[in-house]
Amino acid sequence: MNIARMLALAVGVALGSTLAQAQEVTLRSADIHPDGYPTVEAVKYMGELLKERTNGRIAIQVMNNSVLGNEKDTIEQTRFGVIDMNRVNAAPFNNLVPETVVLGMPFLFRDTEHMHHVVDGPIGDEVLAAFEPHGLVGLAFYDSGARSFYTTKKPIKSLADLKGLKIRVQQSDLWIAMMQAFGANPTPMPMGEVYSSLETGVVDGAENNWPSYESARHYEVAKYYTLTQHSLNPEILVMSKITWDKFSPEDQKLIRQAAKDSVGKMRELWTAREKESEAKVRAAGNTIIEVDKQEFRDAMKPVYDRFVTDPKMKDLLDRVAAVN
Ligand code: BDP
Repeated sequence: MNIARMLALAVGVALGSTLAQAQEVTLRSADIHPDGYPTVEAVKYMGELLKERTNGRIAIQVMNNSVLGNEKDTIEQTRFGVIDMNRVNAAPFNNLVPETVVLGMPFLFRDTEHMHHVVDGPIGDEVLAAFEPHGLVGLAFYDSGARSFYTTKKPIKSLADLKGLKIRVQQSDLWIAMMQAFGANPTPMPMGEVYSSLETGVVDGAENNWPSYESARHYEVAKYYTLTQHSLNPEILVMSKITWDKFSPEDQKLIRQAAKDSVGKMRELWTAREKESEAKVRAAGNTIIEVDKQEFRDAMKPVYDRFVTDPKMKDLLDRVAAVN
């Protein structure tokens, strides 16, 4: 340690400042996706912003490729402060933070623009704030495109084709209910088990956006992709409340701002990656199927009946619908 740094530390301690103000901190952020995936690159970008704005005091190390475990486990570890940050789809948060359910409701958003307006506005802030009692601080929403079905043996050309198929879903009661309402047999499991489950026939299919279908190589084993686009459920970036509380209010502000400022970057990266992934899948010769979405949409009534029971959820949905 050089003298200047020792002095800085001593002054920091003398002033009673928090540890984070006196020392350099590197926040560990989990992600299941590979290098180059937009979510991974967006959090790296946030880290660069933060480092720059704190003169190197606060940095982020993205630990992607599932090195810290599957999403359900890393969420728990983040709540306990073992992991500082986590970028996860809204679905695995559903059972823990009920306010996140609204974002995944089937055929809810009219299009990406509508989804952006919702998450960028007061409803988005409300959902992010709902994480706090559960040991997490919601920082930002990232795009995740539209989720669609893919199958190994037979193409889904209509709702009837889903009947009885074993479809992998994310570990969320909402998603299990959705699959049941589609007539399928839901099999919840972490993303990391999906490739081999498709390959060995443990499941007949799964559903995801273009970039995940491509990057996780599911398109190699499930060659029929049906554009149902049943949900635009976004990704959510969170920080452990335990980590958060170690920072001064000024640093918390800087962290929040850097997260917000990474959203634009994420959207740029996402739009580009969606196109690239689609092109790669099409070039591989996969069968891409367009369907009449109306019958899929109609089948979702039981999901709305079951999950929109209390006045709070009803109000949230009405407000989502009223957003331009
Ligand atoms: C991807 C999300 C990831 C989810 C995964 C899944 O980015 O967070 O875990 O889908 O289906 O689109 O499990």
